[in-house]
Amino acid sequence: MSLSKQFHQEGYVVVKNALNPERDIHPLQQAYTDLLDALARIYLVETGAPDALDKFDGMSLPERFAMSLGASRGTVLHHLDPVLNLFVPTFQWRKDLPDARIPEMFALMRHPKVLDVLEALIGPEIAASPIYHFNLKLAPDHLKLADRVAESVGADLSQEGFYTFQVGKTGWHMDAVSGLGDSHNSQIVNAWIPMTRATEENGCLVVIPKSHKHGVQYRPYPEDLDARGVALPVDPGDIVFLDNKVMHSSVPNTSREDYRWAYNFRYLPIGQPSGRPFIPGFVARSRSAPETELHNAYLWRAMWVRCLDYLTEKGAPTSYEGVSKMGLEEARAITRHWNALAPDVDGWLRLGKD
Ligand SMILES: O=C(O)CCC(=O)C(=O)O
Repeated sequence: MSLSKQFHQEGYVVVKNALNPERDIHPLQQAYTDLLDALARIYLVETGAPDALDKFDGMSLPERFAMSLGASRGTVLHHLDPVLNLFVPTFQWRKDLPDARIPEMFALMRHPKVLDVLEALIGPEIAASPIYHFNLKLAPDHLKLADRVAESVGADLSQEGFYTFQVGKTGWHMDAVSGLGDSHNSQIVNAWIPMTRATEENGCLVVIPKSHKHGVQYRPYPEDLDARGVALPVDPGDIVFLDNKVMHSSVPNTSREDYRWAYNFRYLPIGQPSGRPFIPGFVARSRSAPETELHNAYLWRAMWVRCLDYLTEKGAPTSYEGVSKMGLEEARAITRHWNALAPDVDGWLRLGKD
């Protein structure tokens, strides 16, 4: 069966060995580890934890990440994933920290192998949606370490908006409900790209095949989804493509010290509503107008910096709950407003400057 047929029939498809781990995954893994360590060190210095700094270099990656979760009171996630965390009431854009949109991430988003599969699924005019996530699922002991460090600075990580989704177990959901209603009929595809092995022990994805055929469904979801889910263990180099309406979750990381790290990037045909018009996407591939493609990672970053500056000053146009509850006309008005404000890369760069 063709990839496209399987995707449309089942609501997902796993493409094995789509990428070369050494060439395509390792550079991002390395550069992002440097970023995570830099952020951890900054937060530890800021919270004045010299003992922790002494031990830091001898720690494993998940331990160092757990230290930064605790020391930052969870706000390192605001920095790493503003797509979700801009909705958190305590969201604060910290322009003084190293930016999380690094060129290696942009290179993976635009990787020709990723775009080739997408072209087979949604056609040759491909926009990279502004919605993307970073999920690094920690083992129970590492979550406890993060909690202990947070407690030492008087914080409670369980109060952080999207904490569980980002570092714990992903609950059942379909991606469509987190976009404004005018995006529900957009052909949005989630490319879920593991940096580490994802296993049934360390938190791989689970899907309900064919569930995308029932249209947009809101919580509460049926209680038997765990029993019906199909686990998708994958290796670095593999990619899971998910339909925007397919129900999915992850199993919990029950390992002793393993971690599961993945990015998911969303794509859709150019011109269709992304569901978050107030954050910047870009043209990833256009066979009809290749000159509109964005190839420059620094411009991608600059658009985000401008946008986060602007949203910090003006506030997001809706709350997270508002995204799913808002009527269609209001959603369309927000999309129209932002499409006029920032129609292209230059528009994003000018945001708030006119
Ligand atoms: O990696 C994960 O567990 C979360 C991915 C996911 O469910 C999503 O982004 O919608």
